[in-house]
Amino acid sequence: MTKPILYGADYSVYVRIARMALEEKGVGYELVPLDIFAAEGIPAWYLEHHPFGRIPAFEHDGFRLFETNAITRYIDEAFDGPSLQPVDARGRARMGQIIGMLDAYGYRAMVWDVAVERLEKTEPDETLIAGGLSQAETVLKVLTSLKADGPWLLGDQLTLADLHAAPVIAYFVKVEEGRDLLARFADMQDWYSRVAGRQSFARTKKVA
Ligand SMILES: N[C@@H](CCC(=O)N[C@@H](CS)C(=O)NCC(=O)O)C(=O)O
Repeated sequence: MTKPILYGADYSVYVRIARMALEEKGVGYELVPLDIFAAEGIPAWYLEHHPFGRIPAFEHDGFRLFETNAITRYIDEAFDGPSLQPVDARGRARMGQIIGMLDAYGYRAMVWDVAVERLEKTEPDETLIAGGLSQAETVLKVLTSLKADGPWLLGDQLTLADLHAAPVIAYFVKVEEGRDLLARFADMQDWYSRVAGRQSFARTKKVA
């Protein structure tokens, strides 16, 4: 099989999710740089890979995908390596629920409304940050209540749910408010230390 290609940038949370899945599976891949925030805009050719101009996009032997959740499932199912999805219906449903929740309610609040707003803006919008923190608290509460016994979100098996959550939380804890909030959820803080200790996490850190 040929090496898959991932289009994206190392600063992106979603690109990191896909890269962590590739690393956990031990799949070699090519990262084709694509900066969606470049001054010259998104190149026209890229819109054929991702009509909405987001990153990542993925390609394997001519098979193209976008949407990180679809990409990581494909990576898990098309390549050898440790399985990253539970076999039972309830485990799979729980994994899908956690991923869906992070996409719908976690990413924007934690990454954009709190972390990016605090880090990048000269005059941060405090109302936006407060709203983001409030939603982040709900996300962490729900993750705590859904987390199974064991080292990972779904118990003893590291799954795509862990790989989806880790880069979102990693961005959130770049700021003090994020670190302080996570510290109030001991189980999630322990889980985060564990997932942040994985080689897949270290190997996908943004290079300065
Ligand atoms: N639903 C998409 C979301 C991807 C996404 O939002 N990626 C961000 C980077 S982390 C992006 O491309 N943002 C550019 C923009 O919002 O214009 C997925 O699951 O892949």
